[in-house]
Order: sequence, then C-alpha cells, then structure tokens
Amino acid sequence: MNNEARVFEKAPKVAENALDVATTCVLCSHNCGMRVDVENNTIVSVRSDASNPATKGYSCNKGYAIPHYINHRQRVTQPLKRRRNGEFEPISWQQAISEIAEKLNTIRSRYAPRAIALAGIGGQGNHANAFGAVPFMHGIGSPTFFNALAQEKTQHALVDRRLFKGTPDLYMPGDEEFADFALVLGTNPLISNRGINATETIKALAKDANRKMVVVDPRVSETARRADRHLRIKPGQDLYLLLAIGAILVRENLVDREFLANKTHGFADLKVLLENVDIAQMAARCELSVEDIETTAREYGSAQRACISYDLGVEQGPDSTLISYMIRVLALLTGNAGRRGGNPFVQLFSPKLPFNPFMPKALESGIEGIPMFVPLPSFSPNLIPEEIQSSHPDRIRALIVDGANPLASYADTQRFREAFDMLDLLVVIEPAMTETARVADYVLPTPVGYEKWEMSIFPKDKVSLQMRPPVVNGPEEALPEIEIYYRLAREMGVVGPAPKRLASLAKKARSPFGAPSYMAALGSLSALRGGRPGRIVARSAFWLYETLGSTLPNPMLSIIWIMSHGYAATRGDQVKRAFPEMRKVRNPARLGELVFSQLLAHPEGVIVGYLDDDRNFETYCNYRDGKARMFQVDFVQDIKTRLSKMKPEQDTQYPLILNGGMRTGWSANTIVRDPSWRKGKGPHAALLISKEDAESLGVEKGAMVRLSTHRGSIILPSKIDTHSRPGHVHVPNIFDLRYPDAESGELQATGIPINELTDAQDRDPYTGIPNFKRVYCRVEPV
Ligand SMILES: Nc1nc2c(c(=O)[nH]1)N[C@H]1C(S)=C(S)[C@@H](COP(=O)(O)OP(=O)(O)OC[C@H]3O[C@@H](n4cnc5c(=O)[nH]c(N)nc54)[C@H](O)[C@@H]3O)O[C@H]1N2
Ligand SMILES: Nc1nc2c(c(=O)[nH]1)N[C@H]1C(S)=C(S)[C@@H](COP(=O)(O)OP(=O)(O)OC[C@H]3O[C@@H](n4cnc5c(=O)[nH]c(N)nc54)[C@H](O)[C@@H]3O)O[C@H]1N2
Ligand code: SF4
Ligand SMILES: [Mo]
Repeated sequence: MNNEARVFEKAPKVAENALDVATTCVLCSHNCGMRVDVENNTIVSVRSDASNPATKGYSCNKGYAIPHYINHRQRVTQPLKRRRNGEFEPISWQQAISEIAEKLNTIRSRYAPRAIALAGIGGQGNHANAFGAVPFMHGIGSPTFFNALAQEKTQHALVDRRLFKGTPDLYMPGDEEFADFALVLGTNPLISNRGINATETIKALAKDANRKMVVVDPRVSETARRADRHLRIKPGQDLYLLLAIGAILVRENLVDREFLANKTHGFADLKVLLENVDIAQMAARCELSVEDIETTAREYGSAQRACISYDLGVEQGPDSTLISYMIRVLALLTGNAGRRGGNPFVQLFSPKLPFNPFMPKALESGIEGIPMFVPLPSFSPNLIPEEIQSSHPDRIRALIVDGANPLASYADTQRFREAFDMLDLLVVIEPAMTETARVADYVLPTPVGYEKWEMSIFPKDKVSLQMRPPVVNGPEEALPEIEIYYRLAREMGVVGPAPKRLASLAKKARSPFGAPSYMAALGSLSALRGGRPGRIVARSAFWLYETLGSTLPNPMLSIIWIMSHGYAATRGDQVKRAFPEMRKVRNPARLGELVFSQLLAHPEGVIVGYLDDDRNFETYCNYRDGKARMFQVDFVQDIKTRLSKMKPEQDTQYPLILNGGMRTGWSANTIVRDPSWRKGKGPHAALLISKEDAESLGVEKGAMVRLSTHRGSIILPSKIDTHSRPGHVHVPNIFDLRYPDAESGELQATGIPINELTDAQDRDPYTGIPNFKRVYCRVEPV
C-alpha cells in the first residue's frame, strides 16, 4: 500500500467570502450562466448572469436551488469500504486505490478487459469526469461503457452516421429561434428549458403572427397551450404522424426538388414507400383528424424555414430510432436539413472527431454501442443487468459508477438489484451517498461541480464554453474524478510515469513554438512504449495530465489545453469567425493558445467559435459526394412491417399508458437530494390522471392510488389533471431518493420509485433506449 503516483494533492483554497463570482447552473442541460455570492464557504445568493454570452441572463426557478446540491446531509467526505455487515468504514486513498486496482487487475487477467464496465459520465453540467474515465477505459481495453445519452439520444447519432456519415460530435436540433414554422414534437420546453433560452424563444415564436408553432403532445402541456395548433396525439403513435406528413409532402409536391437532386440519394425509392401510406389510416392510429394533419404538413412544406424540435416524448417511446429517421427524412424532403431555421447541425467544442467505424456489440442482445459526444461508444444502461447476469465468461464482473444513480434513474430497479448481487466489485465515485452508493463495495468521494474546476459541454448553435473554477471549498479528502482514474491507471500498471523530457517540454508548451514540440513529443513518446492504440491514448492523456497539468492552475486544465489546440487545428475557420483579428494567423498553435487563454480569462463563458451558417449541410455531411443517404433499407423494411399491423398492440391487464417521468418545475433528475428545495403547493410527486379516468376508476380528488405494471406496484397520491388525455397518466421525474429525517436521521422516501415499475427489456431494438414514455399500467384507488 505504498502507491505514490499522484498529481493533484489538494486544491488551493478559494476565498471563503466572495461576491459576484461567475459560475453555471448544473441542474439541467441548458447550463445557464450564474453569479453567486459566497459567505463562510457557502453560496448565500444566486442570480442569473447577463454576461454569459450563451445564456445572456436567462434562468429558471430551479437555478436558485444550487446550494441544495452542494450542502446536504448525505455528502461523502472520505473513501468508504463496505464491511461484511453492510456498514461502511472510512479508509485512506492509498488503501482504496490499491485494493480496487488489485481487484480490477485480477478480473482483467482472469477473464477479459470487457468484464470491467463503467456507467455514468452523464450529468447535466459536470463533464470533466470524462477526461479521466475515457482514457482509463481505453487504457484497460474495455468497450463496456454505459452512458446516460444512450437512454435518450444515441438513436440520433446512429441515424446521422448512416444518413450523413455524421461524426460523433454532431447534433441536429430544431432551430426554433429562426424558424417560420416549428413542429414541436414530444417536448415541453417551457418547463424543461430544452433548446436555447426556451421560454423567450417559444414565447417569441408564439407571439409572432407571421410564424407558426404546432405542438404534438398527448397532454395539453404548458407549451401546447401557446401553440397555434395542438395535435393531441394518442401516446406512442408519432411515427405514423410523421409518415402521414411525409406522404402529404410527396403527394402534394411540397418537396424541395433542387435540394433532393443535389444533396440526397434514394428519394425515388423512399417516394414509393411514402406514396403507399394511407393517410386516413395514420390519422386514425394517431386519433387525429386528417384535416389537421394535412394543414400541418402543408404549413411545414411551404414555410420558408421550418424546424422539427424533439425530445423525450418521442425519444423514450416506441419506434424511437425510426422516429429519429423520419424527422431527418422530413427535413431532407423540404430542404430544411443542415440549415438555420430548419434543423441545422450543431457541434461540440472538440477537435473534429473522426468517423469511427467501430461499433462494439453487447454480449447478450448484440445491441451496438454508439459513438456520441464521448470518444468511446455508448451502450444503453438498459443492457447492464443482462450483461452482468450473462453466462458468457466475459460477462461484467466489476462496475464503476461515476455521475449516475442507476438504482434510481435506470429502468428496472429490481433487476438492477439482482444483477448487482452478482458483481465481484462495485465502485461508486460520488459526492453524495446515493441509493447506488449504499450498495457499493467502495464509495470514492469527489467534489460537487462547484468545488472543482468543471465544464459544461452540451452543443449549441455557436461554440460557446464555460470553464468554471471552483467557487467554494469541498471536503478535504474529495478528489476530482480524473485524479482518481489517474491513480488507478498508475497503480494497475496501465500507464507508467511520464518521461522526464516531457516534463521539461511542458514548461514551454504555452508558447506558439513550444506547443507543437510538446505535442509531438507527447505523441511519439507515448507511441514508442508500444501496445494497443487504446493503451497509447491512455498514456498520452495521463502523461499530459501529469506533466503539463502540473504547470496549470489545475491539472485537469491540461485536457482543455489539448482540446483547444485540437479544436483550433481542425476548426480554425470557426475560431477566426469569433476572433476576426486572427484572420491572417497561419500557425494553428497560436489559435489554440488563444482559445485556451480566452477560456481561462472568462469564467463567465466565452464564444470561441461560430459555425459556418451558409454551408452548414456541406460542412457536416461527410459523404464524398456530399449527399445524404435517405433510403435506409432496414429502417424502411421495419416501417413497412409496422404499417402492415393494423392495430397497435394493447395490454388488456394494463390498459393505461404511463408517462414515467415528466419534467416539472421541481424536478432535476437525481441531482438534488434534499427535498426541501421544492417550494409551493404539494404533493410534488403525484400521479396525474384525467377527470374521465378518475371518474371511471372511482379515484377521488387527491386520493391515494395503486399504480401497477407487470414489473411492480407502488402506492402514491394522485392529482386530477384537466390537461391529461384520457387513458394517459403521468408521474414526474421526481425519483425516490432516500433522505435522512431531520430528527430521527432515518432515511425517508422523497419521491416516486418510478423505475420499480419499468422493464429493462421494454426498449428500442436498435439502441436499447427505454420506453419510459410508454409504460403499460393500471390504476386503482386504495
Ligand atoms: N424542470 C426540469 N427540466 C429538465 C429536467 C428536469 O429534470 N426538470 N431534465 C432535463 C433532461 S435530463 C431532459 S432529457 C430534458 C427533457 O425535456 P422534455 O422532453 O421537454 O421533457 P418531458 O417532460 O419529458 O416532456 C416530454 C413531453 O412529451 C410528452 N409526451 C409523452 N408521451 C408522448 C408521446 O407519445 N408523443 C408525444 N408527441 N409526446 C409525448 C409529454 O406529455 C411531455 O409534455 O429536460 C431537461 N430539463
Ligand atoms: N423512469 C424514468 N427514468 C429516467 C428518466 C425518466 O424520465 N423516467 N429520465 C432519464 C434521463 S433523460 C436522464 S438524463 C437520467 C439521468 O440520470 P443519471 O444518469 O443517473 O444522472 P443524474 O440524475 O444527473 O445524476 C446522477 C448522480 O451524479 C451525481 N453527481 C453530481 N455531481 C457530480 C459530480 O461532479 N461528479 C460525480 N462523479 N457525480 C456527480 C449525483 O449526486 C447523482 O447521484 O435519468 C433517466 N431516467
Ligand atoms: S435548471 Fe433552470 S437555471 Fe438551471 S440550467 Fe436549467 S434552465 Fe438554467
Ligand atoms: Mo436527460
């Protein structure tokens, strides 16, 4: 137990009292710029930050709850090891690292690297853990990575790969801000803040008589109430609506012939499919009128710039991959793909990532890991239990959880519990003692996203980034994730110490000539030691962290440094659009250093690149001939099969459809544990049921009900909701996080254990993404 390798010992203390410090809200993916005041190492005041160039003073009610995420009664302050009797004992970092490293090495050599899995690296605004986790997984040679994106969004990456040869750094959102017509499909941005400054954007769209918004949602959502037209679709039928719209576009010749001819392949074949779609039959499936669908299709097809916005309502329901495909087909048919005001491509702050042809397969289902955002393909968390319970010798035996709470937020809690029992090792890297941490073998404390250098990286329509320094001091013993992975990799022998020459070159790396020679040496020295490409990747990343990292305000910034250089080298045109004075600069190292120093100089955020709006499609469609591949044989075949089934499936025992996790003003996944952050009239965690259903089932106002699915049954309060569609019930994504009672200290339920009711097998066949929005259920009064 004499592991000595370390880069980060202890962070320099930040001021315990400070005014107006710039930071970010991490409670949802919008990541609003915030300003905070700190007194005695505690955030005492929070307000939105007008100087953040991306969010410009925007925020919502939830942003004020940041302090509840930091200060609560379940912080992990020391490395913990679970004893046989189930209790945790504090141990030293040395002991934790050496015991975990030894166990991982045993599993790696006795079975296979892939028997070591990682789940997490999601989160809404703390993404620096990826900088350690990704090289670590490459280093040990395991592809077994489960990421939160693969429970909602990897279908888009899969479809973009196929249609556009899209690289993993892309996303294709609806551009509501510049659209004349917006089809808002399965999302409620007025509550979820999905998009760009959603409340302002949606309100502006709704107010403008020359622009139109059509909302497709079974519920009369807050956004639907603002719509020019609300298509109150039957849940789970969106694929048929999109097919009907496509059919009308083709039939009425509302397609962009020129775009189709110049930018696409396969229209002729796709046309045959769409011409055969029976519009009346689609309308019947959706329980919408033919007239409403026709008007919508005509408006979409004839608007100057028309977008389709989408989120969980169509991402976590049946046919989520086919729906993603049809959204892109409609955008291509009308020339709105890759275009402002339509569905443009947007991109991460990162070097232009290569098209990665590698898609590893899961052992049991054969479902593929899909590259998206993170330079490691992502498997759906839904596959975890079966990959642990598999009889294959390479099955998962060790799981590292970092930035996720699987026992609350992954489908099928019961199955997860059973699977976790079969693990040889469960390690949880967490600031909080979560449901998952409580069953772990080791819990490793990490600072929250306000106690360490952090970043948020969700792609926007410009490349804006906010590198945030800590604003308060965390627990003495908590270590940033990257340091934990570094120590593990060193202790496991996955990487050795960095060569001395690198350390001396690192001292000059911040100059235009020092940067290229440092990077060249880093690359060649890492390669020289040999091994698999993944091993070389790990070596470069951890040596970078060790050498350049030691010269920076925080070692984690070394990764940002190399990303800045990679970004400037591959996307220099974007940087020059943001900094026109650099137009004539030829040396990419000067641009890279500029990006990096701008990031350090602007803790409130800075725009480091503008996309080429005039050539959006051309920039991101990577096929040699520049044409999208519209016709995808297997998707089309699958659509035909769905169309040939006359009636959607129905479960007579469970006749209602549960939306298992709607966003409300008081939900933030599992990020805030202390329930006292929720204000206003409760109960916040209740089942929403229509008046019609309540009457027919005999559920009285505010009554307790039993909600059952074929996986389980729970009792919870109900609320009669005039906005819900009969047959459709909702629970908010206020999960059952157990929080200690102020007096007794006993853990109390604080929300709804939704995933006791969901089934890990109820998922999309292409991606494994769960159908959280279409859970067959039954409701009874109790
Ligand atoms: N307040 C708050 N904001 C959040 C979060 C949070 O926890 N709280 N979480 C963040 C995260 S992680 C995410 S992924 C986003 C999600 O953001 P959204 O997807 O906008 O949020 P949801 O409430 O899931 O909204 C989905 C909408 O889909 C509708 N819907 C349900 N079933 C169907 C269907 O079959 N078809 C159609 N067309 N619509 C359907 C629902 O009625 C609901 O209005 O929100 C982010 N923002
Ligand atoms: N039934 C149902 N399930 C759902 C959903 C639903 O609508 N219905 N929504 C799904 C969606 S869209 C999402 S995005 C997921 C989110 O679910 P998860 O992927 O589990 O992510 P979070 O809830 O954001 O946070 C997980 C953990 O990260 C920890 N954490 C916070 N900050 C840090 C940090 O700096 N470092 C580390 N290492 N950990 C940190 C928190 O304490 C928390 O325990 O839930 C999904 N699950
Ligand atoms: S929760 Fe609200 S304040 Fe926080 S990032 Fe999201 S929209 Fe902004
Ligand atoms: Mo999400």
